Amino acid sequence: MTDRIVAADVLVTSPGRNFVTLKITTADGLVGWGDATLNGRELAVVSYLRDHVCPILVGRDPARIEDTWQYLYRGVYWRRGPVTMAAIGAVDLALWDIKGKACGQPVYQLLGGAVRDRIPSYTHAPGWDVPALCDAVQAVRERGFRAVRVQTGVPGLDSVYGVTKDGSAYEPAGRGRALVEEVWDSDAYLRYVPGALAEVRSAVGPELALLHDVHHRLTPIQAARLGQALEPVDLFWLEDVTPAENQEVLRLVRQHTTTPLAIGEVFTTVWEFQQLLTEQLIDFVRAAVSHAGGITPLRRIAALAEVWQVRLAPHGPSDVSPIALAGATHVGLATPNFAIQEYMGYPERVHEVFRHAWTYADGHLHPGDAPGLGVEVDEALAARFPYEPAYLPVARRRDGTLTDW
Ligand code: KDG
Ligand code: MG
Repeated sequence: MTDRIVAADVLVTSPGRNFVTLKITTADGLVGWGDATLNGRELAVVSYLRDHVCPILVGRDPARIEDTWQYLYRGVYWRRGPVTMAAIGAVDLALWDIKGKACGQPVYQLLGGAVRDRIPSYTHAPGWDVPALCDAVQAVRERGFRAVRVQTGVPGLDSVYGVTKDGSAYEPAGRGRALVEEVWDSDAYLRYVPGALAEVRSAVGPELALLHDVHHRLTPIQAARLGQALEPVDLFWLEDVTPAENQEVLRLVRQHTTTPLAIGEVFTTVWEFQQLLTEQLIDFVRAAVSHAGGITPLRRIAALAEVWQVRLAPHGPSDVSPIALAGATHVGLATPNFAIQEYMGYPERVHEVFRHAWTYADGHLHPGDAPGLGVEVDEALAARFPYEPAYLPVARRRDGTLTDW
C-alpha cells in the first residue's frame, strides 16, 4: 500500500535566531523535516509554503521525491529565486528524511553510500585587529579545525559585517524591525586586508587552511587586485569577491590571480553556476542545500561541477538550520567532489530545539547513522521561542550610495 502525505505544517521558532521548518507527516506515521530558513525574509517563505505548497502536497506519494521536485519547480509558472527555492528545498529535504526513515537507512546510504569516512569542515574566526584575529584562529585550532575563515575589522570603519569588536560570535541578522546601516570603504579594506592576512599567515604557519569572505563588496578589478595581493598568503579560497549576476566579470579576476575562488551561496539553481563552471571561473561551489532547492538539485550541481573538477563546499552559517546542515553532511559523505562543509556553529539552545545525529569532532563532521537525515525537532521547546523580526545590515559607501552584498 503506497504511503500518502497527510499533513504539511510550517514551524517558526527563534532560539537565538529565526528558523523556518517544514514538517511533513505521512499516513504510515513517518515525519520528515525540512529547513526553509531565508535570513531576513523568513515570513515570505512561510507564506509560500503555507498558502501555496503545503495544500498541494497532501495526498501525494512521499516516495516520489524527484517527481515532487519537478512538480514544484516546473509545475509553477514562476521559477527560481530565493523564496521559491528555499520552499522547494524544505520539501525535498523532508522527503529524503521520510525515504530514509521508510528504508531504515541514513540518507547518505540512499545517495550511494559513503565515499569518505568523515567530512572536513571549517568555521569562523573573526577578529577586530590582527592580535584579536590570531587569538581567534588559535582558539578555533584548539577545537580541532584545520580550516578557518578569517574576517577582520578595517581601520577607519566603525563596523564590518561578520566581525564584532569584542570578539563575541556575530549573528548575521540583527534583531529589530529597522535595518542597521553600516559605512563601507573598499579602498580602506584593500589597503589593510592583504597585510593583515599576511600577518596571520606568518603567525599560524603554512599548514592551516585560511579562507576569507569578501561578501560581494568589490568591483571586478578590485577583486583581481585583492586576489593577486593575497597570493603569498596561500588562501584555501577567496569567497564572493564580486557580485556574480553577470558571471563574465569573473574572467577579469581569473586573468589576474590564481587565488582559488568560491561563489554561490546566493545562487538558487544549477543554471546560475553554468557559466562559472563551464568557463572554470570558480574552484568551489558554495550553494546551500536549502537555498538551492534541496539534496536533489545539489547533487546535480555537484555532478556538473565534477566535470570541470570544481568542488562542492556548501554554505553553512548559523542561518542555515541544523536540518539543512544535516542534509549537507549526507551529501558530503556520498559525493566524490565534496571539498569542505562550512560549520559556523549554533547557540546551545538551537541544539536543544533541533536534536541532531550529526556530530562534529576534530575538524570534521559526520551525519550519523540514524534513519533519514537524523534530526528531530522538539516542537514544544520550539514553540517557546516565537519569531522576532531580524535583518542583515545594509552597507553604504562614504558618498551615501548603497554598496553590494
Ligand atoms: O544570511 C547571510 C549569511 O548567511 C552570510 O552572509 C554568511 O557569507 C556568509 C557565509 O559565508 O557564511
Ligand atoms: Mg559567504
